[in-house]
Amino acid sequence: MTGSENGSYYITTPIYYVNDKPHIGHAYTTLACDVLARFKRLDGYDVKFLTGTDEHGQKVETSAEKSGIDPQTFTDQVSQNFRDLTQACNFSNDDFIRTTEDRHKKACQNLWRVLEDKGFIYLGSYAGWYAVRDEAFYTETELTKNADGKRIAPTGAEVEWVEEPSYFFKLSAFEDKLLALYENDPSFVGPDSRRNEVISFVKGGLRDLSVSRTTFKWGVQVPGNNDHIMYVWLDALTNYLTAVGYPDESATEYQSFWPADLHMVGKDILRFHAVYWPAFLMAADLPLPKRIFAHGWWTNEGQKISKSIGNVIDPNALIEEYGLDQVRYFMMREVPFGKDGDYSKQAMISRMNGDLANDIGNLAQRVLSMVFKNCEGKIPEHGDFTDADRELLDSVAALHDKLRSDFDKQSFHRGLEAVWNVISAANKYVDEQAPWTLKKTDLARMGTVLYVLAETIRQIAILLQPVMPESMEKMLNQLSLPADTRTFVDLKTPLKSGVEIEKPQGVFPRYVEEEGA
Ligand code: ME8
Repeated sequence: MTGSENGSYYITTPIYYVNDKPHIGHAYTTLACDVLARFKRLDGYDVKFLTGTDEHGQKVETSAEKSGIDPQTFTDQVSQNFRDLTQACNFSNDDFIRTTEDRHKKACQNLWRVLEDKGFIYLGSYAGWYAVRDEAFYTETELTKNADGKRIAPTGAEVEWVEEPSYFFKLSAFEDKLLALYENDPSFVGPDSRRNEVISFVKGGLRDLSVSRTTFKWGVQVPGNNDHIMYVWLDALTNYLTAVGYPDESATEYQSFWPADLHMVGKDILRFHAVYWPAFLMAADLPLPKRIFAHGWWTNEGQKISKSIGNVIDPNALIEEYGLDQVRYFMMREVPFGKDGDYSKQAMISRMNGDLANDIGNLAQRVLSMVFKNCEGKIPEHGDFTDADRELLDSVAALHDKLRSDFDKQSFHRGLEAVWNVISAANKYVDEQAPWTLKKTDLARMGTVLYVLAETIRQIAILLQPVMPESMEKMLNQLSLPADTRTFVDLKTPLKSGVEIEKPQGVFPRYVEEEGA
């Protein structure tokens, strides 16, 4: 199989600022993309999954200065932490882009020239508020004052007054075009609640956007004017084009993957992706991405996550404590994707011990142990199926379409909930069919029941690979399912009777609190 019979699929994460260490929020966004990328590959798509780091701008320059090292050395170090995170979380990204790479500078400068040639960039001067933390401009009316009387942006970031010569992008020319885009293609921005926010923002009126800075140096130079560097968001957004070979629009990757199928972002940066980015692309006459989805934010035990409170969650620490696939499952299942959600130790343990150890872990362990002990370690033969057998087999067979439609809407929690409904049904079926009793009364029927269960486990394990790749690999190995028969096309090819299975071993251990912890 070539893996491309369903066409191509290009998915991107935001590129992360290198001013800080990676935290759970970064891991969350990239995980959601990883799950989709893996799902699409198994569903026969040729996938490009991109992540990387955003290395220019005032915020990064200041962080480098504070660390007492030059920005390039600083960005090399911090970017590596993000690359390490992709390893630690078993992310399957096909590329890792850094905005300090030459391929990217070339793409940015080219896009700038195109925008300028088409008359959408002009030189003026900017006087207004700027929040370095957000790398964003704000109008006076958007600001409030904090307890110290300092002006702050709606995000809570402090702002400073900036006055300097600046190039502007004619964003105001795109108000109607953007509104038409949201109207004509309701799936362009998700979830719907966020789409409405974007529409009201644009309806509120768009002012031309300052797209260059002169008061610091760490950025991509504006072509033809060395005094200016490009606004970090114009630079950063362009990464999605750089990675497919832009400005070479005849490049194979560009041809196969642009426009992107999905830009996944956190709710904090939706405006940049759903307003500025399509406007830049329309101005340059380039095709628009198909969808932008904004997920919510995590809190920690009910509290906003912040460095000053000191409650930042390190994904590596979570993985060490609970296990990688447990953390991956928790993040995708616990919170309706798109909504804000809370991390708590209790919720983590409850998913780990309930959904994983008790439900799927126990199902696989007891079924495979019975096959191993009572069927000479081989997948049993089956007789005619009863209504109860068919009901279980039909419910597992319906999951592929259900997951596909939920995952296409980024409703990971719903898809997983549906899988767990089938897992519960399978556990109930074990209790009702009681194969341990059949062992004494009707060996042939026992074989059929265990066959139905093993087949159910096979399909569930194939479908859950995108979320828990390592654990599902172990489960499928225990069924002795050949490694090249684990894609979604293979769902329809039932288990072969007579195949020897491995000695079953628990895949999902229970979390046991240490004494005195
Ligand atoms: O904004 N919960 O980079 P960034 C969930 N460089 N997700 C969170 C989170 C939380 N508490 N905190 C952060 C930038 N995130 C720009 C992007 S793209 C062209 C440029 C996630 O390092 C979320 O995805 O500030 C958010 O959008 C991203 O981290 C911001 O990362």
